[in-house]
Amino acid sequence: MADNLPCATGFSVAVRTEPERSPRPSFASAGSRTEVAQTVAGLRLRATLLHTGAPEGACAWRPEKAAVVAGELYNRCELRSLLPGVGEPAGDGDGDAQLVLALFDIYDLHAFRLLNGRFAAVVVAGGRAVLATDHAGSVPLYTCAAPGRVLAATEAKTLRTAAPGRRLTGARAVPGMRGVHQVPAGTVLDIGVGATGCAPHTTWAPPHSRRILPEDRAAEAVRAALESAVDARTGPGTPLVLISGGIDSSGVAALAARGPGATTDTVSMGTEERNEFPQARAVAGHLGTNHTEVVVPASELVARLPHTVWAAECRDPDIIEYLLPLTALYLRLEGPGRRVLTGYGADIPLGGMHREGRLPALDTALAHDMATFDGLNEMTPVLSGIGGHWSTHPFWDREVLELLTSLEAGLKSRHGRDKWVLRAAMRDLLPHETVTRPKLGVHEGSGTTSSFTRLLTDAGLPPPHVHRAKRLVVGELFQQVVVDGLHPDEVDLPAVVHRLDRREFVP
Ligand code: AMP
Ligand code: PCX
Ligand code: MG
Repeated sequence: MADNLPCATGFSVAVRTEPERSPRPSFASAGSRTEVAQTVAGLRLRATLLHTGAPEGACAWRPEKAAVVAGELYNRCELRSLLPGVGEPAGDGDGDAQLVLALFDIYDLHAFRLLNGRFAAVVVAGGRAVLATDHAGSVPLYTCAAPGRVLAATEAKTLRTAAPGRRLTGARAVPGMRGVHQVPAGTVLDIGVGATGCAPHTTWAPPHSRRILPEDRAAEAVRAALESAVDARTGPGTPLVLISGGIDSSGVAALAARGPGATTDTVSMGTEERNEFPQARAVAGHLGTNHTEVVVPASELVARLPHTVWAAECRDPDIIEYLLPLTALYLRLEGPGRRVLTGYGADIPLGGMHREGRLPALDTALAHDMATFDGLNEMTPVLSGIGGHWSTHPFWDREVLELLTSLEAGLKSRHGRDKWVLRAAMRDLLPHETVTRPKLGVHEGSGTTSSFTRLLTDAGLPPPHVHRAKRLVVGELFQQVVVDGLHPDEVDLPAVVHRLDRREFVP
């Protein structure tokens, strides 16, 4: 396995009452593929696993029950304590799929309420296909079901050519793909394979209440939760942290680098037009990480728009703008697949993108963001997967996210600083300047927003209509690379821009 990546980073699974061949799945994520097939309690189960070398731990088979897992769990020790034979060392047979199956024996589908992880899973048992996402839906999971067959995959495009499925209660229809649904975040869909009755169960929801804590206790709790989240995500290899020089990503890098003898790599990207290299360099120098800078020409950045939509399977132009510089960076990272940590997502529960200090507005914004993240796929591993890497985001660890979301707004905006509680939690590990500096978003600091805007204004789009035009461009790219199955290298982006109906944009 390359640099301790998960056993599988994606899958396509078919569960059928009758044997039938499945079409060859198409993934944006890179990696080797292993096909497995088995009869489980009278159902035919076929899976294609996407992996970097050791897929065995991604499947657990028994004659009457099976589990397929893409991704990884972060609270394995806790989970193992629930099983008989606790304390025995973990052997080769102890992949996350084995653990999920053992927990399923005890708790049935409620096992998924126990997991803190970054995963998508399918369990086949007793005539049912049980499809599960993690609390954040951070590994997207799609399904298409008809009587006698349930298909599930971590990329929607894989189900593009499936015969249309029926409507499923509790799942989100994918626009343009008849019968293809996305399993919501923190959800288990319990589907009867023979009849396709579908029962959704919510396994996680963001907290709506707020906790009151003294400043020091809040900062200590944030520090402790983040330390565990970073430790659970690093493992024995040298982690690579994407840093911008802001408090979120620098905090992650500082925690990854804190152990004696720990080696950590960091990388920052920028364009020839804009970068935050000096700020990131200051952090890397302070922490003693092996740091590199990647300059992506603005023209190359914009040319990665189709790849970003292909990987994220997202139609939201703002999200695509945040993900575009990261996608361009992942595609530039050379060598074998890396385990990559980022600070992505910190700004959602901390209200970091909300630059107005008033507390009601801050809580309104973050309640809105926590209610609307699902389905945007902004944390999908496919973004790094197209470069052969595995990304993971400690701020969206289940425990960290729950804590940050629930802290009262005054701990997030305090003493004239945004994200105050995080800054307080990290202040002994980072330069004072990093702890106190307000920062632009990745889309701004890298010149991504301005480059995408220029693509449109250079083509004659009036500036007041640029945002709507971006939405149309991203929608058309989704159609081409997800619904129609085009490879992003085949997309003619200038033609997509040129074909926008100018009559819609009369000033
Ligand atoms: P942001 O919250 O806007 O800083 O971006 C989200 C995450 O993307 C950060 O926490 C970093 O991990 C990563 N990131 C942002 N900007 C850069 C950059 N210039 N180079 C590398 N990674 C970045
Ligand atoms: N981010 C944010 C997340 C972007 C907002 N997403 C949402 N509301 N669902 C973060 O890292 O927390 C930036 C650039 O800031 C991306
Ligand atoms: Mg941030």
